[in-house]
Amino acid sequence: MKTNNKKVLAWLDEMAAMTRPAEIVWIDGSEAQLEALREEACATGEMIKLNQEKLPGCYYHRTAENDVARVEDRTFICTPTKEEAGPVNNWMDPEEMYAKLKKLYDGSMEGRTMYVIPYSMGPVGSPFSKIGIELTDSIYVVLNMAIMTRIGDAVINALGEDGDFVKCLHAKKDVNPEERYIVQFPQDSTIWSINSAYGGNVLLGKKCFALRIASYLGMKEGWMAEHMLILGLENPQGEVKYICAAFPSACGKTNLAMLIPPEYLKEKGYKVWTVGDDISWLRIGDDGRLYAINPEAGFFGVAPGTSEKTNFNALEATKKNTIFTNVAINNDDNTVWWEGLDKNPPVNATEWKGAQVNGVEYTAAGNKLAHPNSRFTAPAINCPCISKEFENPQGVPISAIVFGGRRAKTAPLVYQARDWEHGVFVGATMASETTAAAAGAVGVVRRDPMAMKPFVGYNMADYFGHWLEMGKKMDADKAPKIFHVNWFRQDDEGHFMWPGFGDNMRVLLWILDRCAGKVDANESEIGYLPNMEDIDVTDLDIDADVLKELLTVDKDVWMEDVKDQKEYFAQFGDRLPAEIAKQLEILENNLSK
Ligand code: GTP
Ligand code: SPV
Ligand code: MN
Repeated sequence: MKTNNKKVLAWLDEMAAMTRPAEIVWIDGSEAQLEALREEACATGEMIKLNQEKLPGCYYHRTAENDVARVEDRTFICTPTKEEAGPVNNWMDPEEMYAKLKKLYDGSMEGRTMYVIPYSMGPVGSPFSKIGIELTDSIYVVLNMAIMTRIGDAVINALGEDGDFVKCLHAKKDVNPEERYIVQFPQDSTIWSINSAYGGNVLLGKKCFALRIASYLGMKEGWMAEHMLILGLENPQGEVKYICAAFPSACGKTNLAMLIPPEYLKEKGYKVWTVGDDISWLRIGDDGRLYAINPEAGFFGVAPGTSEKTNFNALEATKKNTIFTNVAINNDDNTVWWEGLDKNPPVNATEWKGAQVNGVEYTAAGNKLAHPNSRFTAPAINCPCISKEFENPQGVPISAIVFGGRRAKTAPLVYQARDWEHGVFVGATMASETTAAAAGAVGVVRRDPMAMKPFVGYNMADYFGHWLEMGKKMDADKAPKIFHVNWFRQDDEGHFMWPGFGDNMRVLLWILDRCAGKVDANESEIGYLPNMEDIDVTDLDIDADVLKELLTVDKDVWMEDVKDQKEYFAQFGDRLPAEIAKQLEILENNLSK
């Protein structure tokens, strides 16, 4: 046995008795063991080995057609009472849910191998870090977890004889979407996932643990788990300031985290360093500032749209030891392709569902070779701009928190909240057009507070309260300043008005100038807007009129949004913190003047 930890052994016995695997294999984290699993997965067809000269250590995996994204309507937060889960989560009584799921798991691993994956979210031994153990019957899950988290014997040693851990159970079963469940039991630190084999549904360290369970633990223990990237921006003097940003799924976190500055800024000596691209765990340090770590060890990034031009660093990160899921294969040289990689779809292609097609004709007819939510799983250390603080167990001090989403209208390019309390309101009123990252309609505006709508592990109203509490624990001059951005404003023809990607650096510089008190701003109805001349547009081909519109508040459109905000907040009833209601009133008053 790998451990003397009685809690681990008792739980493992119980889960094995229920799922009845033919064999139980502990994952030790060794390269030899992982390599044997890769070979086995290729032998059974679960994975395809790609061109090892062009893409060393890279593999391909295709999921079932009905299993290509997170399934929010089948995701549950099972707290003792419905109120604890709150109105934006699906809820079921824990006893009822356990009973229902036990029937599904019963014998679900018969004839299969159960892998036991000990993993750490955060560097092993960091005061921020937490341990999980995932039981799974999928080699794909093992190999992804080996990239996305720190796994193996070092984690078992850190857990010790009496340590606590998050209990994660995954069974692939028959990927029946009607019986697919992604279930969190926050009070039990338990996650049960069944009938899926796709990314966020089954890599249980990611959204299920690092956000849903961790947000609950953070509320109890006085820290925060957020859907945020972390980047360091280095100025020509060599000083690095850190920014966290929360955008909903497929709204630009990976891209912003790895951005390459425009040429003229690069020449001056500006650099961007990536600490994380999806999840932040934040704590107040001894000096009263907010510190963040990235609990993950890899990137599970959206492939479509990733190119040398838009995200060079992400593309570089995928060139070795990467798993590609649901992209297209170029059969000429056994490499990968997706929409937006370049303008040359492979003629001799296998599209994501597995059909052999002429990629040029296929895409010309309007079909997509890669699934819109196809992804790469790449080790963070592959990223050319990975921060030297990536493994720092103490995390990095955060100067600014940025919220943002996809809004064709309404939200300006950037604005700053007046203070922490107003900033929490700005986060709480976030809205964004839905994307392919979750099953369901795409492009519909929905409210997504702090980009955590699908990931909050308890009542969203209490979550707002927790944000407010965290602010009270920090002096105003030490707390990060809070901003809102929108890279996705569209003109009447539906074109993006802002170039985005690397040029977003221009907005980050304004944000840091504001944090340092270096520039004035315009106090508007919604917060501080930049003076136009303070957004540096050197070498940028943008009309002054367009920039002006990007920085303008349309009061009528905002008043419409306020109506929607009111309706949204009404669902929380008395549980909504008074500060949020007060901020809503201030906004409405400002807009009515
Ligand atoms: P998750 O991994 O789902 O949490 O997504 P993410 O927030 O990391 O999003 P990502 O950076 O992968 O971007 C998603 C999509 O948005 C990609 O197709 C990008 O090309 C596109 N995108 C990212 N940044 C920008 C931008 O500044 N402007 C525009 N127009 N598109 C962008
Ligand atoms: C997201 O949807 O926000 C992701 C991908 O980062 S998944 O891991 O599938 O949740
Ligand atoms: Mn995400």
